[in-house]
Amino acid sequence: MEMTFRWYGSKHDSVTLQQIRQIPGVTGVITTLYDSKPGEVWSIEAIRAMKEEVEKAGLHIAGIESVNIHDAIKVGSEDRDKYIDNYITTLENLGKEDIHLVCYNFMPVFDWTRTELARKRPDGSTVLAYSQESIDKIDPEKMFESIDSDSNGFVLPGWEPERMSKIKELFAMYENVDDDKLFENLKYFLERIMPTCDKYDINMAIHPDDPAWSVFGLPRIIINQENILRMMKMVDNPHNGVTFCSGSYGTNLANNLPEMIRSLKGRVHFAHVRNLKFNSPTDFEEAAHLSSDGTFDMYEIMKALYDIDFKGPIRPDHGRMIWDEVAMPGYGLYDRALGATYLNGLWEAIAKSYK
Ligand code: DNO
Repeated sequence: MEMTFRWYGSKHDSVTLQQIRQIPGVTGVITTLYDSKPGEVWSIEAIRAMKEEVEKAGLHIAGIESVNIHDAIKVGSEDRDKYIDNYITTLENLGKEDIHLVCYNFMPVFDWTRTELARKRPDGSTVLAYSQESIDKIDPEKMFESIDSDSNGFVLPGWEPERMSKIKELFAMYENVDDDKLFENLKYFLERIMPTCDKYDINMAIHPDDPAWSVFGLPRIIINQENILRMMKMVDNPHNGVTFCSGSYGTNLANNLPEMIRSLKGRVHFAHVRNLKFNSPTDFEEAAHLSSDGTFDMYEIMKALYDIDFKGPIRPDHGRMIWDEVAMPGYGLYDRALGATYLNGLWEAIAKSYK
């Protein structure tokens, strides 16, 4: 594995490449062209500029998170081919610039969802949290009505604010899309892009839906072992793979995380590793990475990745806000750096004891 760190670009991120480089063992960043919109072609020039900036700081781009998918592709509307053609051109341009990993998601309307951005824990740190009871009280169309593209409102990092301002329209688009239809549209998309992935050796790594169940009545399919294996089989190409995100699959306590990892041998191209602390099955908060701070056995997760001979990038995931840091929710420097160091320690210990 290669330890990496997510970076939102010099324009948006309070964390600098120089800081990232000083985290022991971190050699690569995971980034994206943050000002691009879903459906647009990424030019070679823009990709190259991003790459040169990262390389000048002594790091490299280990993967893209994300090249977002236009809603026309997810709902399977008539104009989807135009957007898939654009996606293919972006993949070709990434491949030409020697970038071989693309993380994406197929979540309708919303990316990952939390109900609190700064829940206070007894030690004074704050964390992102989710409670289904709070979600059930919200009318999503009303909640996002006033969000414009400059507003940070309730928008989480990784969400696309311009989409939130079109919320009603988006909900209407998904009216006739159920789980099977979403699977079908995903299959259509993957079948069209696989020849390009084969040609440029690009690993596509789908990110799970977070939380791993339907939110606001929208279909969500990348949620458990059965569904992800269905997806692997439906387009049975090694370039059709997954981002194994422990914090997302882990939202459903019925998911056995190490077992899922083992069942995906050869298809895990990227890993997000973090812990969650459950207060009830429908209320959880994003604990520190350390096993004893949350509900998951992080050793077993790393051991499963080791056992499947995982060679891709891994990144610590959402961190707590500690030491008075002010940063994007979940994406500060300090706690993620602690996470990277802890995960590196687990990996070293596992590698030495199973040599
Ligand atoms: C949350 C992230 C997600 C992820 C996308 C991938 O912190 O893991 O926003 O980047 O779902 O497309």
